[in-house]
Amino acid sequence: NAMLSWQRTAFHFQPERNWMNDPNGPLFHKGWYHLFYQYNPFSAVWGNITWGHAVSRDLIHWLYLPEAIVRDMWFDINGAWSGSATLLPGGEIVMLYTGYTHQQVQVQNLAYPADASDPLLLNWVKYAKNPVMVPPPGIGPNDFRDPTTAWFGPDNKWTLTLGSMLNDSGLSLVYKTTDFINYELNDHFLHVVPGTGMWECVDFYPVSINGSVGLDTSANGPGVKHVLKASLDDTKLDYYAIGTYFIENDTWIPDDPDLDVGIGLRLDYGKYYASKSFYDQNKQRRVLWGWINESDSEVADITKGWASLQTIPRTVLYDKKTGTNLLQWPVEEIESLRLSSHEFKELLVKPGTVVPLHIGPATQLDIIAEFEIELLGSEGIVNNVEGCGVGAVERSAFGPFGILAIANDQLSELTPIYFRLSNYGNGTSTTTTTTTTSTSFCVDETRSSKAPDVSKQVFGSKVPVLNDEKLSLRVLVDHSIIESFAQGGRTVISSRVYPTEAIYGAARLFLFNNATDINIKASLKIWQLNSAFIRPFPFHDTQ
Ligand code: DQQ
Repeated sequence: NAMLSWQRTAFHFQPERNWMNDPNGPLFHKGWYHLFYQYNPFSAVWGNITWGHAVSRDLIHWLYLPEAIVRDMWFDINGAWSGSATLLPGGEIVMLYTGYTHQQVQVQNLAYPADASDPLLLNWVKYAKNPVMVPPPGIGPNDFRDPTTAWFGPDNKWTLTLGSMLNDSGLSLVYKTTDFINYELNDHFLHVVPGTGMWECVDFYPVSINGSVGLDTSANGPGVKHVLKASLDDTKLDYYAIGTYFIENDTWIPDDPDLDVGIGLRLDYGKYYASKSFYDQNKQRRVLWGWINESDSEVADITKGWASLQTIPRTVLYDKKTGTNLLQWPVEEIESLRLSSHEFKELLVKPGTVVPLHIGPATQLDIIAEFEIELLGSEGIVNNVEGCGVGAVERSAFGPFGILAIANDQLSELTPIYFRLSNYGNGTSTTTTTTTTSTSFCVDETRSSKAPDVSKQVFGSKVPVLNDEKLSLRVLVDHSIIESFAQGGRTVISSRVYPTEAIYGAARLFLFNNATDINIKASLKIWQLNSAFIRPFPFHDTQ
């Protein structure tokens, strides 16, 4: 067990032991952030699902509390599955969650705090006449789960949505209620996309087109667009789209049908699923959580005694510069962990070279980097590659270049985080026609671990880069996880890595440029990050 202890993270939320999956019911109440999560109290693999519970003052340091919702009634005996919180204007808190019944039917249940004046919300009461929603005619008993936070509309009703499927079309059902006990099903879906299969953990929320503030889930009106997110059961990927919510009949359409839910943009192009956002009334921001699963084997998880973690919570804003995507950024509180920093100005990285960054330990880092490109005097494009290619070893004219994280000295264990441009500038041919450049942002896990039975992928996607912008990167490194944000959070990639040699004091950080036709000038600021305290609530100290 101790053998694998270096994989444990220092500032990411993870349970003390055993299995965790989806974040559930996040909320802020009386000075505390609450995170609930799908939890197996008995083992490091999925099963026996109950709601784990932890609280934090700042979204970074966490105290574990006793489980909040356990499997003890016929309507949730096979699992207390995912759900969401709704805060009512009078200060009451309503929790809706999916129960998997004694007969293996997915139903929606109502729970509420036994004492809403308790800042820790320790005790939860289940409504005696649960379930409050059962699969409607035509919907399969196993295709009905994960209620969202409800929003209040001009009809004076609370509206919520939850994921389902008909044939192979993923869709979101809409329910209305005034008391959270009785619900009416709308005859329209919020949205449906053929071929996307079952939608899990739907998230639906407004974003302000001014791009600077988060909005309460009930906000609407001019200057507001709505984001619809679905977690696709078939592929275990989180897709979102930005669009318009028609409040008259509770339907939503994407701004761009080619970027619809399930076929367009993803919240994160790495290991990431079942995300959920909430409106943080404490700091007027929308905060997004996401579950990061393991990429090693179940045997390894059982050996190490725990599995999975949550992302650093991210603020979510509409990107008013592009108008086509969201911006995700680690909450500002992560900066409270920053210790000493190193700064590097315009380091030259020539084609085919690696530059070490002497920063001391490199397992807990917050890295901000900017890259300038200097075109070398070649004529025409040689050996061009679209997208991420097979990984960072595949060279092309304008990429890959970036950083090598969690690397050993011999560079035999490392994780490249890189950009690759399909083209650059207008001087690439003797006729000075302007060329269009598309930029890909990628993480190559293929050499990240020498351990057996680890799934190692090349993750990535395109990232919008506007004309006057430099390429920029933010990377959080935490022992066995790397969260990478390109261009202020337009494209995000989370990866699990399982170094065997690049651990503790042996882990290093490098710059690299594997492009053939450009020099890179890199400017970086790199902080060592402190560990967060994530430990049991000290009841014995206070009682
Ligand atoms: N996880 C929960 C379900 C949800 C799935 C069960 C998504 O409610 O659909 O643990 O990961």
